[in-house]
Amino acid sequence: MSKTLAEKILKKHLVQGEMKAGEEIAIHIDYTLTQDSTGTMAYLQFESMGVPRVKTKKSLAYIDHNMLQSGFENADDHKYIETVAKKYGIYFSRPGNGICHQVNLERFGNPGATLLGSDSHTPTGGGIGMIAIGAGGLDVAVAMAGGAYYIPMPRILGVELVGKLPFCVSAKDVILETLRILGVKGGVGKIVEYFGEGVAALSVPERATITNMGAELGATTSIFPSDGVTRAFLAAQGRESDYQPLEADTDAAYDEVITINLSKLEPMAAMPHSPDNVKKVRDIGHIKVDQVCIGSCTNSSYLDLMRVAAILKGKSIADDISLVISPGSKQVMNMLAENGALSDMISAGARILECACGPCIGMGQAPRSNAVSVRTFNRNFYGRSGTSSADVYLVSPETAAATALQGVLSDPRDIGIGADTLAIDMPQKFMINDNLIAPPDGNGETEVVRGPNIRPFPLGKTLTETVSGDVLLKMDDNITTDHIMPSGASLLPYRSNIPHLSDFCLKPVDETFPARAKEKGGGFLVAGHNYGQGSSREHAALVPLYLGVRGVIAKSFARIHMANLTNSGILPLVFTDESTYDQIDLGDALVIRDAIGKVDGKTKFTVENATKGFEFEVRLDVSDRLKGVLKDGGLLNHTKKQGKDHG
Ligand code: MIC
Ligand code: SF4
Repeated sequence: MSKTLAEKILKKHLVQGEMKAGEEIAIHIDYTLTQDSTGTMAYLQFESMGVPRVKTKKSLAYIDHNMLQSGFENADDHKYIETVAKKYGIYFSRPGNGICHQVNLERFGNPGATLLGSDSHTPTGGGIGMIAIGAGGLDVAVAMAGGAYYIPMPRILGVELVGKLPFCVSAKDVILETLRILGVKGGVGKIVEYFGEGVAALSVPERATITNMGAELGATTSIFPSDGVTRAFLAAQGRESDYQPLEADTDAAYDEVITINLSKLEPMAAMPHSPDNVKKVRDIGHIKVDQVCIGSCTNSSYLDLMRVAAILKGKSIADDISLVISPGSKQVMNMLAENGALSDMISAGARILECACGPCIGMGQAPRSNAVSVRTFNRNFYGRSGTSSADVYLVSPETAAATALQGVLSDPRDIGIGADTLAIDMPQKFMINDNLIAPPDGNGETEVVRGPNIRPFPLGKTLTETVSGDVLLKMDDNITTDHIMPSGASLLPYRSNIPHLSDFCLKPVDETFPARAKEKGGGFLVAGHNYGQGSSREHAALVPLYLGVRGVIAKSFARIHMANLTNSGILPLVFTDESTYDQIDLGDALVIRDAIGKVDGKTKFTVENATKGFEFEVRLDVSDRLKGVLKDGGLLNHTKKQGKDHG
């Protein structure tokens, strides 16, 4: 039977289950990656599994998020990850080597392979033809230990690309257009697979920009074919032997198809505070801008930054604007330094940051109060920049550079860029120097160093007969993990310190939440649609667990967050009738009697609202395997128990 590309790769890696949309499948994972803000937790969990060495083809530990060392905490985390990596057979990408997804694409991306990463933008690897999925740290730890990764078989959404991108319009505009069409929930339960004659004109990093922001569609992952362009990219990275041609069968049946005509696209921007709030730059108009940030795992490749440098060359940024540029990797930065492009950026007035996530995760460069910040990043969620009153717009590198020169949001087609300025070729040979990638030791004898910032993580408790508690918070639609567990320069240093983080949980929604949760000793959370969208951080589940949250009842969940809740032993329940949401208020006492029987039984069961005296129905949409996980109080307990039961 003819297949889509995603189906072909999944089939090759299938360990268990039937590839029918919605049914749980288990796949074998070839590669894993972690970054430092989720990695400490993932490695603590991996260590607790007692496996002496990772069992993947290759596992990578990157340091790219927690790069401000304003105290010992981040440095402690780095040392822990460095030593744990060395001991357990993991390659360690040292601070300064670059953003995990960019470096992974350059140095390790492998068409046809599977990659599981503890970061929601892991699908960047889809640009080189991988099935690359973002997950919680615990799922990544299980994969490192040789376990399969379980997901509901996604539906395959085909995006047919026709035509060719016009001058000054780039890959970012393609994904912004896709977000405009599909919205931040449009990809939930789906793999987005790109195909069509428009693919061939896109370079690998451009494809990766598009698959990267598939995360913002809520998609399981996104993927491009592996073709001559992929081969040339791999060859230029000195890895041509990793190439294999891959594409969908010509008559492959997609579950749905949309077509995007690249020739018709224009520069776009996602307006505050959501990546799908997209309009044409010209239609938004010349709003005054205070800050421009160029970089992040979405747009910091060699090609992106060469175009930026070409636009800035010989010019000066506007008087009252701050332009910061963070190259995606040491390779990119090094090449820009050698060919003079870095100098063009500096002369124009850019502030050059190190190769890391930086402002994208609120690690510095918070804008001033009420500022407008224009960024090439992938998320503009409320408060993520570090300044709640700031308005963040997401744009292409070309639009960002034009805006930095003009001081107002500007369509790059309107500022007189010469026709050949942006004609930049992909290099025949990238500068290859892996001196910041430390290989593991040969014997597993490295001593793991644990500074005082490394604290134990909370474990769930076995499910009890009765689960009860008050509604601790009632929330709207599209609550992000940045609401649930904020990041930024003051909190990222505590990613391995759950007790510290617990005082900040859900504060952007309600300042009084942590104190209330502690006073009540736990309870329930109630939410609207798409609860937990955004990051893969399992802290958004582990911290509520620490605060005693037993269940979240929502209109719908984002995929990774729902998995993280389940892995932590917190019940992710969905209202069968959305109007019930309106009948529940903060402080209502909720009771689930015979919880074990109910979790075991049918998908739907009732919860009592003891305060208001009515019962309502919820759905527990998880596989039998995950019911076991919930009953045992989370995946780690479950895995240990199974080990005992079978041993
Ligand atoms: C993000 O972009 O939000 C992050 C920071 O990369 C996260 C991971 C994290 O929360 O540490 C992600 O996308 O998964
Ligand atoms: Fe880093 Fe931002 Fe990419 Fe997350 S989205 S990995 S914080 S650059």
